[in-house]
Amino acid sequence: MKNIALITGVTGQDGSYLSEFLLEKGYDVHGIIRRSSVDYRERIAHLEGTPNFHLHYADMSDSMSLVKLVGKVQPTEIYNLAAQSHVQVSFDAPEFTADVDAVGVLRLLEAVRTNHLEKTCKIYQASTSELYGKVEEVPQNENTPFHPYSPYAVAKLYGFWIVKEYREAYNMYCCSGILFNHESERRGETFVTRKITLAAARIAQGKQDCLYLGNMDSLRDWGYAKDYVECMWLILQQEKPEDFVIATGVQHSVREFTQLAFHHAGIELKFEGKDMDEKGICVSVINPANEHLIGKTLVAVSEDFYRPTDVVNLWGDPTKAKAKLGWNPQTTSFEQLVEIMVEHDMAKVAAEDVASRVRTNLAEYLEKGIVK
Ligand code: NAP
Ligand code: G4F
Repeated sequence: MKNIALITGVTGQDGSYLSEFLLEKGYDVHGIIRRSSVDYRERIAHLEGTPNFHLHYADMSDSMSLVKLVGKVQPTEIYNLAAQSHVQVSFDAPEFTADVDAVGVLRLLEAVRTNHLEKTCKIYQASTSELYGKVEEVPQNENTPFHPYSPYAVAKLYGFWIVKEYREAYNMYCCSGILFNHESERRGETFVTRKITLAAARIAQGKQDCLYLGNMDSLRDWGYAKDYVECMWLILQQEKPEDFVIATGVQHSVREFTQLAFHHAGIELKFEGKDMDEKGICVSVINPANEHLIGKTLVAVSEDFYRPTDVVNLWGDPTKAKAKLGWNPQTTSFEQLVEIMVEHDMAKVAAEDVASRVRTNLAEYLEKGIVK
């Protein structure tokens, strides 16, 4: 039987890596896209036009679109990655977050049942370490109690339980990957890691003066997204549907991430002060052109990036995934991850500069009639 995957959230960080992974395995990959005023889908632009890659309009808030699409595609595997995935935004848009991240999961499960695909279609639900929230145990594993601590986490908790319920009530192959934070050069620019790597690149190239962050004491178990999508697939290849924690088993603070990212951008930082008064001060630079930065505050704290309730101690225990999925959580180390992201963003920022110089020159040449 041909493997046919339906990916919701195909335009996101994970959706783009998962599409590449499944296409390489010979799957027919179908992805759900939303109507947007901007048509360019940066993360999957390179896949559009690939014969086995198909995009369809639908929305997690629109049951009818999901029922029709599942019926048309007849998937053998569904990866439900679509979500309003930003924790801080979930405090500003809690109802939308609940609609997409909680009820959206139910709509998708019902779309499978409505099309009578319960016996032939396996479903992966993108669950999250945010379920542990105000953590009750460190490190966290599949048996750690949940204590969600944001509207996002509460919505995702519903998603987790409704998947479990449908597995038990209707004997469906549906399960959750409880994934800890995973990052990459494709990470959204307002998540803390990408915000830091882009700022380090911009500061090193004279395009930004200072990076403002929220809680730098916050601890995360950060992995590489490209490694994590393999687990999503492995979870659906097991004989029995089960939930898995996916994490590296190594924990770092936002401050440590920042220090290492600036190091890779050629800037050494020393942190001084506490809480709102904490500052990252430049103590040395590699590039002589950046010597003027020495002694300057390049990282500071802003209240704007603090959350009403913050999850501050995430640390996953991937023992079960290692044993049952045969997955290596250390394929890409924390140090390599930070280096990959900074290297990418140094090149991106440099290219933006070239692109903007070309635009400025072109405007000038057009004005002077040098080019027509
Ligand atoms: P992401 O980059 O923010 O991508 C989210 C995707 O969901 C985008 O394709 C987005 O489409 C789509 N989407 C949002 N609302 C939708 C709607 N109403 N209907 C259809 N599609 C919708 O997220 P990610 O980092 O790839 O994460 C993938 C999934 O894993 C999410 O469910 C996230 O909550 C979960 N997760 C992520 C992490 C992590 O560290 N990355 C950890 C644990 C769990 P547009 O492009 O149109 O906005
Ligand atoms: O990068 P973050 O925004 O990711 P967060 O909240 O951990 O959520 C991500 O990972 C979850 C898995 O645990 C996913 F479910 C979720 O979809 C998303 O992908 O923030 C990480 C930490 C937080 O404690 C935050 O308070 O960094 C802290 N932080 C400090 N300064 C900041 C900032 N976060 C952001 N976004 N921006 C800051 O300036």
